Amino acid sequence: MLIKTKKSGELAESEITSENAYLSRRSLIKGLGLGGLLAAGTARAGVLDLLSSEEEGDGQAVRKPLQYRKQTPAPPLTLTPETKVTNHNNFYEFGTDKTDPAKNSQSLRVEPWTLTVEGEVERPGKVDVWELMSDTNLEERIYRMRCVEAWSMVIPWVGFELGKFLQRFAPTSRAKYVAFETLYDPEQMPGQKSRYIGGGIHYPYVEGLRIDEAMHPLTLLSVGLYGKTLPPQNGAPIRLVVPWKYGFKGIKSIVKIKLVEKMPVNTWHQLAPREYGFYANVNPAVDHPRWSQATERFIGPGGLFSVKRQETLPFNGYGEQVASLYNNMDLRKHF
Ligand SMILES: Nc1nc2c(c(=O)[nH]1)N[C@H]1C(S)=C(S)[C@@H](COP(=O)(O)O)O[C@H]1N2
Ligand SMILES: [Mo]
Repeated sequence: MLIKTKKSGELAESEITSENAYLSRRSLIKGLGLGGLLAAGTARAGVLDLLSSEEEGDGQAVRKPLQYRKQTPAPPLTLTPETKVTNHNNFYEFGTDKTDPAKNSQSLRVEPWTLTVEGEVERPGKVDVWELMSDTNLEERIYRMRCVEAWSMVIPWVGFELGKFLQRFAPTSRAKYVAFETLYDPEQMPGQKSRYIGGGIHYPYVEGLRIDEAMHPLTLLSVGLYGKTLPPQNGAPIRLVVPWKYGFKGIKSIVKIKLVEKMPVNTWHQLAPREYGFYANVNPAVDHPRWSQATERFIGPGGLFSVKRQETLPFNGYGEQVASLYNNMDLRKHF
């Protein structure tokens, strides 16, 4: 989708991938017509692609605008442009390349969507997620996102606190952990059909949190980003966001939440227990066995391949709010 060629000189390469430049280039192309823009072969493919896909409604899943409370003041963070947030993804159900989810997930049926809450609760139930979206006070949360692979983004999520949501189901005193599950539907998710496409993961993708982590006000169930409902590649219609943990804790397209007594398994830990833990708190002092976690490549505005190397912060910069959850724990052992 991104145009890489600097053709007519109006826009520099560095501007093209930023959200605004991308949109203004689209209107520019529309306004000028095709003529002057069809010089180089590479440009032609890009422009034609863009125009035809626009006429066909883009082939992209429809994202609805959400009503939500803006975050004020916004934290002093540089946002990752929307096009990068939605075109550089990990969602192995749709393939293991960063661009696979955007390519392969657009026909995921996200409406209707039922979320089941069960286990150690007094009032188990099923929730229609689209009703939930319109009945809940949604808010914007601009959070850092740090993938265990050492890249990072800043994403303006729209959602609500997981803790407040769980309270509605009245957790019992035996609820010590919360287990999450992604949709299992191999007909819709090619990665669940083939080990080759799905990276050898045992599906459905599962994750878990300790109950105090789940109840923490920073922990979000997200239903949107950049003011609209989530695109499929980011985990539509509802996904978890835990900003002080590595990105893999942020399980996508959730169909089940179960409150449990024992620590649940989580997919990446199950696949490679020496490399990925249950806690997965962002920690620059504990390296991954195959690479350092001291720094990260921030994917921000600027050219397609421009990334900024920056220091990784303990708890991804949220230590003040969450470090006390781990007061008496050895975080090298519980990585
Ligand atoms: N179901 C499911 N959830 C998932 C993944 C996945 O492969 N499947 N990948 C995780 C990883 S490794 C990361 S970094 C984040 C990426 O979220 P994003 O693509 O919205 O940035 O989603 C997480 N949630
Ligand atoms: Mo990740």
